[in-house]
Order: sequence, then C-alpha cells, then structure tokens
Amino acid sequence: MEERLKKPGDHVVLLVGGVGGAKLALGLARVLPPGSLTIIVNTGDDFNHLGLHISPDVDTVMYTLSNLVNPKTGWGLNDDSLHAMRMVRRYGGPDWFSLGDKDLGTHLMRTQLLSEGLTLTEVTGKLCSALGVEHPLLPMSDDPVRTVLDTDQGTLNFQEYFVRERWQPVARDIRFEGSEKATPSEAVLAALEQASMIVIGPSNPFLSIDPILSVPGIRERIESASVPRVAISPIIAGKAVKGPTAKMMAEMGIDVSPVGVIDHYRNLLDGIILDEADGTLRDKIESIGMHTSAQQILMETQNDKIRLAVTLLHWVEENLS
Ligand code: FO1
Repeated sequence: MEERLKKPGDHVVLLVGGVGGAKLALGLARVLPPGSLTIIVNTGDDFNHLGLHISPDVDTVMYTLSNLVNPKTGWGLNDDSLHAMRMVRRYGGPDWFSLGDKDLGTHLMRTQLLSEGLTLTEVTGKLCSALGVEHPLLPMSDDPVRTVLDTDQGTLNFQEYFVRERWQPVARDIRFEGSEKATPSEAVLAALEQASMIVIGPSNPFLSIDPILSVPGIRERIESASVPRVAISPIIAGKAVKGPTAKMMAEMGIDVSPVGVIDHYRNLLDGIILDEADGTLRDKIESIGMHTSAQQILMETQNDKIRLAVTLLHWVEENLS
C-alpha cells in the first residue's frame, strides 16, 4: 500500500464538510504524502457576518490539519478568547455566531484578500500555506453557493438554522442558492480528473456533501468516475456522531442507518465503511452490489483517525481496485 501510494498517479480525493470530515482528513493527511491527497470542502455554510467572509468548514479543516483547532468544539481555534464578541454584544450586535479573537484574524485576512480580487481557492491556499497545511484544501467552488432551509419556522440561512436555532426547526426543503450558476474551480476539476480514489467523508449528506454535489459537473464526474468511490458512514447505530444528520433523516422519512445513507448517495458509491455496531447490515448492503467493511469508525483520538485512514486505504486497495 505504502509503495503504491507513492506512485505519482495515486491520488485520494476526499469530500468533506466540517468537524467529522476534518477528522478523517487529518488521518489521511498523516499517512499520505503531499500530492497524494486533495480535500474538497463544502462552502454552502459560508456567509457574511459583521462584514466578514466566514468559511466555517474550510477553517475547520484548515485548523484541524494545522493542529490549531479547538479540541473541545472541533471548530475555531484552540486557546482563543471572546473579547471582541463581548464588545459586539455590548453594542447590541449579533453575537449568536461566536467569532474568537484569534479566529477573527483569519476572517479579516480572507475578507481583505477577496476584496483585492483573489479567488476563494487562492485565499485558502495562502492561509493554508501560512499555517503549514501541506495537502491542498479546495473550496468546492469560487462562486457563492449558499445553503438555505425552508423549515417549520420559516426560511433560514444555514448558520441561522444550525447555530442560532441549534438545528431544532424541522427542515422541509434544502436549497443551494447560486449552485445553478456556480462552476467548480479548475483545481477541483483537475483533482477529480486525477483521482485514483474518491472518498465521501462521514459528513452530513444533506448539509455538507449535497452542496458540493450541487455544483454543476461535480456529481456527474463522480458518477462517471472509473476509480473506487467509497463513503464512511455518518450514522452509527441509528445516531449521528455530531449534529443533525440522524434527526434530519428521521424527519425526511429516510432509514436512519448506513442503508439510508447509501440510498441517498445512489450512483455515487462502490462501497461503504460502516461501524461494527451496524455489522448486521452488511449482507443487505452487499446484496445490492456494494462493498462493505465493518470497523470502529468513531474518531476520538489521533490514533483513531490514523487507524481509520489506513484501514480505508488498505480496504480499497484489497477489495475495490
Ligand atoms: N458553531 C456553533 O455551534 N456556534 C458558533 O458560535 C460557531 C461559530 C463559528 C465560528 C467560526 C467557525 O469557523 C465555525 C463556527 N461554528 C460555530 C461552527 C460552524 O457553524 C459549523 O460547525 C459548520 O458550519 C457546520 O459544519
């Protein structure tokens, strides 16, 4: 495996959202050399807040790969403080979305560089290289695509639903505004073209992966790819590790299990790694022609992340290549 992955053509492309996907990204980044891993990140969560361009999932992956992430939340910077937000609150401003003092530096730089005419991909490259992130981290598009939810409490932008309302409203419809006009960046297209394996991370299928797939050309390229395409289940024993995935699946009448996840990713997958706790589903999933592996997929420690990454690479090499 190690040798094979050092061949120039070998190239893992990982699609992720925020916290859960970032953990797998870290595991893969620790075992794959630069040049062998590209991470495509959801930007449907991006928004303008207090005049700043915030790219939460890009930052979560960037901070995770640079070992700067706050380990308690999985997002934001470690050892950050909230002095600026306290002033915002004092002025009666919107403090429901918490921007740490150090984290503000990232948003200031991103906003400034974008205003100078750099693309989000170029800005992300600059920030990542300053933080020592060696593997390319690509926003899904340089064009604005914004996740909007119609809920039982009205229409909400993603962060209003997710953070302000703590994902309690019932989602009736999810849209990715701007996606029809968006294009994938050249870098995203090149990564998919050169991929030797495409991995969908254990991220929320509806809120993190679907926005990526909504960018014209990305879904089509994955559907027609002739390389192994695999996912890590975001559901373990009927529950999401974090966030609203299980709640949303139940609300949509989807089976809250890896079977429901596979069904959602129809035509996009050749295999799935599910948790040992869902091992009894393997026969059912394999009967529809899908490869499976049952593993401990909960990633709590650094070792868990590396172990899952190595297991994934070996499993694909041995069973799907
Ligand atoms: N998540 C929260 O639950 N509350 C916050 O106040 C919050 C602030 C925040 C600031 C910067 C950033 O990069 C991420 C932040 N997140 C916060 C996480 C973020 O909203 C979500 O994790 C993602 O958008 C979903 O993947």
